[in-house]
Amino acid sequence: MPISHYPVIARAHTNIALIKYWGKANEKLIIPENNSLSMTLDNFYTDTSVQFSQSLTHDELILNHQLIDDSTRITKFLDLVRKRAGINFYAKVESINHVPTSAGMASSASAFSALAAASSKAAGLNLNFKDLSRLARRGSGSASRSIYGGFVEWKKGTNDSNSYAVSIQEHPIMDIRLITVILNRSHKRISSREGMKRSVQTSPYYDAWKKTTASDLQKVKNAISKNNFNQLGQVAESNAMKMHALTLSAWPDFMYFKPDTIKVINKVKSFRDNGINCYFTMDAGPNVIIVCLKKDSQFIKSNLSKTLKSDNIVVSGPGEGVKFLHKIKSEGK
Ligand code: 2P0
Repeated sequence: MPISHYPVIARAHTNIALIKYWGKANEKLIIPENNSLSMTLDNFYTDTSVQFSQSLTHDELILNHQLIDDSTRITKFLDLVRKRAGINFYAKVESINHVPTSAGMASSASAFSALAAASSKAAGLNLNFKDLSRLARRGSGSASRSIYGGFVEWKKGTNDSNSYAVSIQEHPIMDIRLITVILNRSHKRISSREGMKRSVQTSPYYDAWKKTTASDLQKVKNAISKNNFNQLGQVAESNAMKMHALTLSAWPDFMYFKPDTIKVINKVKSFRDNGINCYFTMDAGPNVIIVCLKKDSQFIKSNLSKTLKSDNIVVSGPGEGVKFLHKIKSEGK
């Protein structure tokens, strides 16, 4: 395919891992130490438009209508696309994030997944989903999973060609909902990239993490295929806490919990004590993601709304994989 003479627009949704990716075997190629498994969310996404052009003198990045001065990470990513397509044109990249990044939600999964799809097509490449996942992985590990909808597994592999995500169940049978409880972060946190590196290098529990994560993954896959919500929730909660135990046991130690995080976790446990089946997971930040069934999601949200702003409690169902659009939606979130 020749390069596109029009901007190519792609949309990708964020995902939340139920079995976490935490540690790289190869930092340059972003090959993980363990397989991970996520659910793509319907409510949070990134729309990205890319056009390569002979008339540009550098890559231009506009994020949420603002020109970004330092686009080094994007340029490094686009270099992979240019190399593969055999072109040397720069690109104009325009991206709208429908993910509340200012509140500590990660957007790199949806951002690099949408960028992989839009930039490869704009450069004239016609990549299949496997190759799109491999490419997105080079931008950010978790982006490899956002290529697909529903439940997705990232197979760690051993090299650039065999580390990519696959669909486990695109349209989940389970009536699962993930409730993102957004808790504002007050000071700069340690990035996932730095945090996982420190965990691999210094936590004495890292080997135990790898071993138990492999069996957690099997249990979650089994729970998905048997539509066993409680098994999925229990294993996801336990896996997330094992990931956070790596941060506590690293040196210098660090933690992503804030006082409000603990309050929400205790609330989930009290819901459970009162017979509501719900669990929690957490990423590299203070937000808590409650794992529940659709039938309980409104009760949980309204109960939490007594003490938290209801705008900061977002109920998501399974979202779809990456797709191309004709027009970019202009309003941010
Ligand atoms: C995950 N996280 O599986 C884990 C759980 C955060 C906690 O993937 O270094 O931004 O770009 O590959 O993908 C966040 O890490 O890291 C992440 P890089 P990424 O979702």
